Formats: sequence, structure tokens, C-alpha cells
Amino acid sequence: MDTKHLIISQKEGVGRVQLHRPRVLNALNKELVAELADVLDKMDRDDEVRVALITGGPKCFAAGADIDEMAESSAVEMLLEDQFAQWDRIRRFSKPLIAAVSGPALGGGCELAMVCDMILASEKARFGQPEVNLGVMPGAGGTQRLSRAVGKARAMEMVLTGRSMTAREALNAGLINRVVPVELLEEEAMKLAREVASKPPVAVRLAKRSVLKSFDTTVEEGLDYEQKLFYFLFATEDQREGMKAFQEKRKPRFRGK
Ligand code: CO8
Repeated sequence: MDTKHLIISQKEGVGRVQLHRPRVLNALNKELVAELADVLDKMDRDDEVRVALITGGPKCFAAGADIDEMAESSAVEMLLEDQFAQWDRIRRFSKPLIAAVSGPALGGGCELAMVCDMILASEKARFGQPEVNLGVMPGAGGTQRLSRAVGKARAMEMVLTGRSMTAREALNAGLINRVVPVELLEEEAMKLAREVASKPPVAVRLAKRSVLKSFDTTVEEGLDYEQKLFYFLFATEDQREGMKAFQEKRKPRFRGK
């Protein structure tokens, strides 16, 4: 697929997407976000891709939405353009999505990382929602996902002051999974992605859906949902294979069926 602002590659079940607008610190303009939604749609339908990895490279994840593109917009233009429709497509990616973050992940950049299921960060990563400094507020999920990830107190401080967190602070706050040296970020992210890619794809997909469900439902309904998905997995060949391989003391061969 031809993309102007993304570098795409694929190996060992992992679809890798690198945001690539280095001159403006990977600012997320409309074209880039639409390309990202298209690429993820395609990867979602591709059986060869079991996990997707989003990175911005070693210097910058993304410094937010493209301010130059938004600066002169009116409320009605923003409403009619409905850029969030693209973000919704990204959010609906059904396979595991991992972010490898180095350098700034600010505004929409932080929100993009938070759409991902797991975040690995380099020691140089910074996470923040500085929109308040621009006279606006987070718009692509920042107030919702950040507060669920780090709690009200920390989220309020970040959103109301625009202050960012270092990778270590983000780790301690529960926003991210791990901090690694910059030079190891790509390797560690690929290692994690490959590990998840080796698991039974249907179980992984439904497990992701069930964990996400827990953020927008009651425990009672969530448990009910989880049980139904659990039962469903007994209709898969991978369930037979996984349990048989355990009994036969061998490695399972999962086929995604
Ligand atoms: N948009 C456009 N251009 C940008 C952006 C951006 N978000 N961030 C950086 N750039 C450009 C700079 O203008 C600069 O360009 P030039 O060389 O032509 O002057 C170049 O990138 C390099 O940037 P700096 O010189 O500023 O680099 P520094 O290392 O000094 O600073 C920072 C790095 C701290 C990341 C700084 O660039 C910065 O503060 N950037 C803006 C961060 C920000 O406010 N982000 C929030 C944007 S609003 C948002 O994300 C809302 C999301 C809502 C969802 C969107 C759906 C519509």
C-alpha cells in the first residue's frame, strides 16, 4: 500500500507502522491519520498479520495533531470534517496493537499511544496532554483514557497544566508497560509483538475485546460478556490443539481457526 507519511513493513506475524513526518516531529495531520486508519484496516483483514506495532522511530513518537492544519479551523468546519471518524477506525482495530514510544508523545501523540493495548517506551519518551496551552483540550480520548490509566489526580494535573511525564513517571503511574534504553526499544517491542503473535489469534482477539469491555461496563455485565467469549473459544480448533499439546507435552501449533 502506497503511503506518504508512514513506513510499513511486515515480518513474523507483526505489521510495523512507522509514523514518518520527521520535519514536524510526526505531527498527525489529517492525511497521516487517514493513512494509518487505512493501513490498520488492511492489517486487520490480513491473516498474516497477528499484531500491529506503531512507532515513530527513536527521536519522536508524535508531537500531537498538526497545529498548522488546525489553527484556522472553525467549530463548524471541525464538526463537518469529523476527523474523529478516522480515530474511531483506529480504535476498532481488533488485533493487539503495541506502541513503541521514544521522544515526545504529546496531545494526539499521547492519545494515539493510549489507543494501543500496550506501550513500550524508551528512556527518552515523554507523555503529555499540552492542549490547554493552545486554548483547547484533549479531543481524541485524552481525558477519558488518561484518567482511567493513571487516575484522576495525575490526569487532572497533566490535562490542566499541560505538564508532561517522563517515561519513568509514566511507568510508575501505570500508563505504560516498560521502559528500555533507546537502542533496545525496537528490539524489545518486536520481541513482545512476536510473543503475542505466536498465541492463538482468535483467543487473543477476544481476550483484547473482553479487557477493553471492562472499561465501559459494570463488573456484572463484563463477567457475563467474558463467559460468553470463553465458551465461544471452545468452538475453535486452537482450543483443541492448545489443550492437546499440553497433554502431549509438546508445543502447540495454532492456526487461527
Ligand atoms: N503541529 C505542527 N507542527 C509541529 C508540531 C505540531 N503538533 N509539533 C512540532 N511541530 C514542528 C515545529 O513547528 C517545528 O517546525 P519548524 O522547524 O518549521 O519551526 C518542528 O516541528 C520542530 O519542533 P520544535 O522546533 O518545536 O522542536 P523542539 O524540540 O524545540 O520542541 C516539542 C519539541 C516540545 C514537542 C514542541 O515541538 C511542541 O511543543 N510541539 C507541540 C506539542 C503540542 O502542543 N501538541 C498538541 C497539539 S494539539 C492536539 O494534539 C489535539 C489532538 C486532538 C485530536 C485531533 C483530531 C482533530
